[in-house]
Amino acid sequence: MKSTRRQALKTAAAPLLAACSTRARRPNILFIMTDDHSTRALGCYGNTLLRTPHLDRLAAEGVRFTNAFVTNSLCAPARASVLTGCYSHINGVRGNSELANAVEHLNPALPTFPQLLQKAGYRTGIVGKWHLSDNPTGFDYWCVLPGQGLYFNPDFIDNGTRRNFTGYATDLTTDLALDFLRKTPRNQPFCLLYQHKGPHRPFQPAPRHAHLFDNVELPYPETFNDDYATRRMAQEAEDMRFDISLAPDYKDLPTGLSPAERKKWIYQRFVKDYYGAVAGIDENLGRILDHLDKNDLTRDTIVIYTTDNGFFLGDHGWYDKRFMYEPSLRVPLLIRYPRLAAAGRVEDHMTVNIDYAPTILDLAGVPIPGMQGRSLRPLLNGAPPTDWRRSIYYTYYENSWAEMQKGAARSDPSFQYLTPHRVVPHRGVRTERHKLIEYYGEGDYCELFDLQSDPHELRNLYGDPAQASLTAQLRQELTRLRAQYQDSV
Ligand SMILES: [Ca+2]
Repeated sequence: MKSTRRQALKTAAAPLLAACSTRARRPNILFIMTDDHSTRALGCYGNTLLRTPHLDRLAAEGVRFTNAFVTNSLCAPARASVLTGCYSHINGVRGNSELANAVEHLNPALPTFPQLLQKAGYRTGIVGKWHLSDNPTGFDYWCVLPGQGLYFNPDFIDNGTRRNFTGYATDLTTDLALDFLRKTPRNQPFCLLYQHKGPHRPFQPAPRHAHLFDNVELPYPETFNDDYATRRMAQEAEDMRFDISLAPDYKDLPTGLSPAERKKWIYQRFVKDYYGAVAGIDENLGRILDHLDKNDLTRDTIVIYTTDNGFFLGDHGWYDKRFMYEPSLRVPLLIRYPRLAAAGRVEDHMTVNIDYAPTILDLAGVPIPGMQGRSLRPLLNGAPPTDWRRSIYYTYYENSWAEMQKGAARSDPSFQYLTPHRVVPHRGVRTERHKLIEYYGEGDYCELFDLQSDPHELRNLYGDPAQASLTAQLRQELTRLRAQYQDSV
C-alpha cells in the first residue's frame, strides 16, 4: 500500500520534473562491476592481443583512471565497500564469509547508495553477481546469482525466488539488465548495478569465445618467474602459484613436460580462458551501450566500469588476488558522463573503491551521509583539488580475523584452512611512490617498496638503514590513515 502510494506520488510529480531545465535533470546511473578483472586484460589499459572495443569506447568517451585501488582485495569485502563507501572494519564484511561458516553481515546502520537513490525517487536494480550473505536491499528489482553462481545454465534469485535460467551467465545477466532498462519509465531516473560473474575462475568462456587464442602463444609477464627473494610472505603463498597449485585443475595436462614447460602450458590455458570470459563481457557491454544510444540515454547516463578487485594474471607466477601488491590492489576504472567529463581524458590521481558511492550520490544530487570515500566529481571535470589524497590505506583479513583475535597461531591447521591461498592478513599504506606493508602477528617483518625504481615490487627494502627515515614517515602516514578511517584494531 505504502509503495503504491509512493509510486503514485512519483508518477504525479513526473511531469513537473520533466518540465525542469536540463540542468535539473537527474542523471541515470549504470554501475558495471565485473569479478577479478586485471588491468592487464583491457585494450585501453595496454593489452594489444585481447580486443575489448566496447571497454575501449568507454575510455575514449570518458575518463580512464590509472591509479584506481581497492580497500581489501577480495570479492565480498570489495562489494561491501562499494555499496557503503566505507572500509571493511566499518561495514562489517572483512572476508568471503561462506568459507568459514562465520557469516558476516553488512552493517545495517550504514546506508548504501542504492538505498539512498531509491528513497530519492530513482528506480533501482541489480542483476548478476551479488556475493554478500544478506539479500539485496534498496532495489526495486533484483535478480542475482547465488554465491559465485555458474557460467552455464545458472540459477538466479529473482526478487527472492530461486529460478533456473538456460544460457550463459554473462549473456543472461545482460538480458536482465536490458529488461530492467526497457521497463524503466522515461520520466524516472534509474540506477542499475550490472555485475558480472566473469571473469572469476574457473573460467568458462562462451563457446563462441573459447578458441580466440588457439594459435597464439601469449606473452608472459615480466615477473612470471619471480623467485620471491626478500619477500617471505610471497614465498609462503604457494597456493597461488601456477607451477604448484593449479596442475590438478587440468586433467589434459600433457605428460613429460619439464616443470618450466608445465608452468607455461597452464598459464597459456588459464589466460586464454580468462580472455575468453572477458571477451564475453565486452561483447555484452556493447549490447548495453547500443541500447543507451538507441534510446537517447547516452548523454544523461553515468556509466562506471570497474571490477571488485585486481588480479595476478601470471604476475609473480601467481593467479588470484588478496595481496597489497600492485596487480591485486589496482583495478580498471572507466567513467563516462558526457555532461561533466571531457572525452578521452586520463586521470592519474589516486582513487579507492569507497569513492564510488559518494561520487554517485553527489552526481545524482543526493546528500552524502558519513561515508569514508570522497566524490570523484572534481577529478571527472578536470579540476582536482590541491588537497586530494596523496596516500591510500589497505587492509586484508580473509576469514582468519576472528581466529587471530582469539590468539590462533598461523601454524595452527585450522588457521591455514581459514586463510585460502595462505596469504597472511596485512595492512599498509601506498603513496604515489612508496608502499609499506605490515603483516599482522609477524613482529618486525614488514615490506617496503620504492615503486619508482622497483615498479614490480621485487626488492623489499624494509630494515635497510638507508631507508630508516622513509620507513618512519610511512609508519606515521599509516598511523594517520588508521586514525582517519577509525581503524583502531
Ligand atoms: Ca573478485
